Amino acid sequence: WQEQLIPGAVVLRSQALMQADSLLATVAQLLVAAPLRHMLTPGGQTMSVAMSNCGHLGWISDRHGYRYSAQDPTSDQPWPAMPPSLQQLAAQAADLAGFAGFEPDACLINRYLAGTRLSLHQDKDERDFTQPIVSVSLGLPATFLFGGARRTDPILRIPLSHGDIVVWGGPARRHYHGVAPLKAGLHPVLGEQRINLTLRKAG
Ligand code: MD5
Ligand code: FE
Repeated sequence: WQEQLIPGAVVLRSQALMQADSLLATVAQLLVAAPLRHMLTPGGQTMSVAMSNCGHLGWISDRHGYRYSAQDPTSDQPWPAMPPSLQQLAAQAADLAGFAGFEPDACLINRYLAGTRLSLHQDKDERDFTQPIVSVSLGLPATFLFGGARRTDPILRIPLSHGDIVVWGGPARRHYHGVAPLKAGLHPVLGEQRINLTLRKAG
């Protein structure tokens, strides 16, 4: 089933559940080619989320800023290709939420352990804000923080579990958001982690 938070922001509960095991096997392979790493913020802080990417473009952060790059800065090699199964899952979710023809070229892989958080921010490094963002939650449950168009707007706390997919399009695309510190736990498939796959059309 699905619920709309605001126009364009649609939670598709358990939408990835059937494919979760094969998705995670695929992600494990991707992470051999492009291992998870803690990037530096432009301010010099180490991010608590560990990240990697697949697809033509990958999101990176370093002292010079946030941007998309076709190369993994750790290896200077292209990011691993986006698996067709992942691209199809994202396109199907976007379609269910009312965004036909979504063709992601970037998938950010975010790994959360107990205590890992993602502070309130907007996603604004992409070229076309009319394109939605599709996010797939796997492993330990998290509390997603969904704010408004301004940093000071009230924040809705949304629980996200293994297999949930959220499509962030329309006005929600520019909303402030984050993830509350992950609660320790043991997920039957992923153990002590949460993995979030964030699919975007960046270029
Ligand atoms: C996560 N990742 O759970 C989230 C999922 C990121 C990030 O935020 O930037 O890597 S994507 C959530 C998202 C994207 C775009 C808009 C909104 C939420 N929103 O309006 O709330 O690791
Ligand atoms: Fe974000």
